[in-house]
Amino acid sequence: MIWSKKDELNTIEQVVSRNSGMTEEELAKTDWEANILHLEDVADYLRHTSETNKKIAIFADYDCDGVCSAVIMHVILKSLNIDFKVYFPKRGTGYGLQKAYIDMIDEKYDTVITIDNGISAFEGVEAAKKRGMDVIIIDHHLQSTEGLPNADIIIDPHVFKENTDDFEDWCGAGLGYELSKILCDKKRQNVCLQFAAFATVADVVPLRFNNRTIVKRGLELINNSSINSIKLLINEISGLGKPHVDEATIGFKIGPIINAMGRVEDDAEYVYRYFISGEPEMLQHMVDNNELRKELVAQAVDRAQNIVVEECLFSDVPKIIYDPQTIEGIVGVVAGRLVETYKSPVICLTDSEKAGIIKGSARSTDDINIKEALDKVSDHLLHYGGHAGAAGLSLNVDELDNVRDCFFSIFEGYKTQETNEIFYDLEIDAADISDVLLSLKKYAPFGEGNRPPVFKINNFKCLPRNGKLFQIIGNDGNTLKLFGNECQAIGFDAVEKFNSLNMPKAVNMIGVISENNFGKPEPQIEISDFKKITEIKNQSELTKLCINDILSGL
Ligand SMILES: [Mn+2]
Repeated sequence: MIWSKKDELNTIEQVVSRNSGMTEEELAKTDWEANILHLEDVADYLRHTSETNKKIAIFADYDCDGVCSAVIMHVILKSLNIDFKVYFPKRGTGYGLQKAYIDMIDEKYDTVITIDNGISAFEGVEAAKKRGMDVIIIDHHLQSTEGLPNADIIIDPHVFKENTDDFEDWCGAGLGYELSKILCDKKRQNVCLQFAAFATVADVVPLRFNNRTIVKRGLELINNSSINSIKLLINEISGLGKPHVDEATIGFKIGPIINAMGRVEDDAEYVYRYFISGEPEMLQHMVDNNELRKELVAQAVDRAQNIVVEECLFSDVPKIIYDPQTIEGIVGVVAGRLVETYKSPVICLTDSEKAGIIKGSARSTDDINIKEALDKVSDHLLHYGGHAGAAGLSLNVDELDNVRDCFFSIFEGYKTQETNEIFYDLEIDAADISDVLLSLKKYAPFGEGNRPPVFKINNFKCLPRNGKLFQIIGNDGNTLKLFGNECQAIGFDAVEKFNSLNMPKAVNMIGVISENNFGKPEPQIEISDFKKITEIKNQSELTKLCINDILSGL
């Protein structure tokens, strides 16, 4: 691997500004106004339900954002003493307010409010209107080319805004939180904020402007939470370590646990009920389910890799893997894993509930827009939709070969981008890592829309800790942990390389820096590559050292 400096930027401030598209002043500011069109209208509608005697059905979604949105709406409607019930879709039946779901809503409810879905629910909204219901949509997805459903009020910052530069990237729960700011007392707002923070990270919306504030403030509250269900969840994911949540813990631990119930048992409502009740047994069931989800994903990835070999899909773009044994709830996760392995787009398909119809998820690399690719084969698809990096689709099983042929002609000659060059933003010495972490913290939380700076870290000296110079961790036995002076470094898939370099005692590395809070907080480097510091380099360093010693001795 060749290591190259990305550009001329020389400070953490400059790099964060470039990555986030926010100026240094904007990064320092946390009190962003929310300018959301029609939010006041919805607040008014809800304020007057005691006079209008409206009873409300909330219709949410099965993912983390949907569940957190549901909890937030629960808090708001409860505080207003409104008669309400929350409904969730089933993955088996499908996403969004479909007509079938309207039929399931109890007769006494005369209003339906969708949250985290609804902007393309034409049939569902029509069915609700036919039943005489008021319909309110609170969504953050893009509108369909067919226009907008015939709802009474629609909040969707991607569709309606006052000024073109108004912030528009809220997730569903973020919009719910903004509604709570109008309708609830501070205590309840803070409850909503914690759930908005979970969803904002898990829904991978950009952590810029208002979203950055939601996560920053939300994390402070989460770490001192008085909400039983959140306290239990934090203790559970922290294991034997000190209970602590940051943006990475939400993304890699909390989000997956919330999502697992919908994926494995198709029962997202369970998680909503857990958050409301705080029953420890319910959490245990959610955690067990997440473990099962991990196993199912691992097995499905194995089978998929066998299919790639057996059907010789190595050069296919995208690789289309049809595996009826994979459950629908995990096809997206599996496709994501395979993209990492093959560095090319992957579509994972499985059987749907309807005979002869298969459905699944596509995940792509940075250089191929999978939504545009699907546009070109849409004649052979029943439904599809999504973004550049991820999409969902369904098709008749008989069309599978036609889809493959179409893709073959579109991507003929395409080569996956293999690179042996790795870019870093800034160069530091391992001795300065604590100071660097301190500066970095000012710009956290990092993630989507605010990528952390990548460092070249020189002179990382491996020191023994608890009698060991390094540790091998993780189920695959290929995750390396090194200990430096009051810092540590972790490298996934790095053990083989470490061994092949004869377990060097000093390395230079490329990686991102965060804080490890498991025990005593200390800087942690997530290694993307490392090189042994060569003997020659050591000698030249020694010479430098000697000269400095001599100079200081004079
Ligand atoms: Mn969402």
